[in-house]
Amino acid sequence: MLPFPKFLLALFIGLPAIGSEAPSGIEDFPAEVRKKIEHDADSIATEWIPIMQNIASSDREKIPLTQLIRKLMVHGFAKVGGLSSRDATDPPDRWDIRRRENAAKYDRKFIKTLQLHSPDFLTHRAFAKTIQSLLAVWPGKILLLDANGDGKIALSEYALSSPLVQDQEVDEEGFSKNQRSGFAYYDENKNGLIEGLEMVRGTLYVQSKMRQYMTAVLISRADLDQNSILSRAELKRLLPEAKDLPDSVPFSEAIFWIRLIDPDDIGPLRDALLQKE
Ligand SMILES: [Ca+2]
Ligand SMILES: [Ca+2]
Ligand SMILES: [Ca+2]
Repeated sequence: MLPFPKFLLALFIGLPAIGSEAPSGIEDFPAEVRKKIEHDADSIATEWIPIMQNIASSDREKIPLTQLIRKLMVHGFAKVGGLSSRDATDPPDRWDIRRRENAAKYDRKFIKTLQLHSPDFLTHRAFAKTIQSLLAVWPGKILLLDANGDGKIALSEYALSSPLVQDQEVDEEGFSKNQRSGFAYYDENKNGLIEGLEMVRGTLYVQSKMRQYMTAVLISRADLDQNSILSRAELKRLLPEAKDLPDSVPFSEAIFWIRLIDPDDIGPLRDALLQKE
């Protein structure tokens, strides 16, 4: 087992807890959007239950937040550099580094949000509130663009999120291609307004993030010979269909490999790990 980076844990747990009834940010959303986020957060929180039971020690029923953090951090959670095995064979470019930094930032955001809603022990409610907050981020940004306050976003309002630069090419109505394509992503029914559940589009990444974390918590179950390395043969058993599997993945970098797995495969992979004894 690698030395546990205590300074990072201190960073996570050293902040004062604000209490279990902290708002999740969806309170002022339109009812339909709020209900959808509550529902999605509740289902993801339910997926966490068997994972948490897995890390609970038999003599205690309540799982402290620190136990989850420990379980994640040994696998590269919240870490950016120093990945010896990956970087030696394939040196990271600045985009790799940027992606790692963003992922590490999100890891810290997840733990801080979880801590806000669960200062000591982890519960279903703590997860649900945390995931609500994370799901609220993009709809919140979209709703901020509602300049006339009618609860809907027109293209002219949406365009404020990506202002034109000098000499940028625009169409006859004065909008850029970027503005049009960004808007079209959200306006699924093409009625010229982002409204209702269209605002919740773009939150799927929260679900894949959560499943990546759940997989990381369980990943030691795939290490059949218990040498703290996932060999190619062990990886192959996990993802028999996958091409381009690395030669081996050390436990300390498992989360970096997990992030590369296709989002469609991550749920089944987690379930397969959960079924292993
Ligand atoms: Ca509006
Ligand atoms: Ca629409
Ligand atoms: Ca192994």
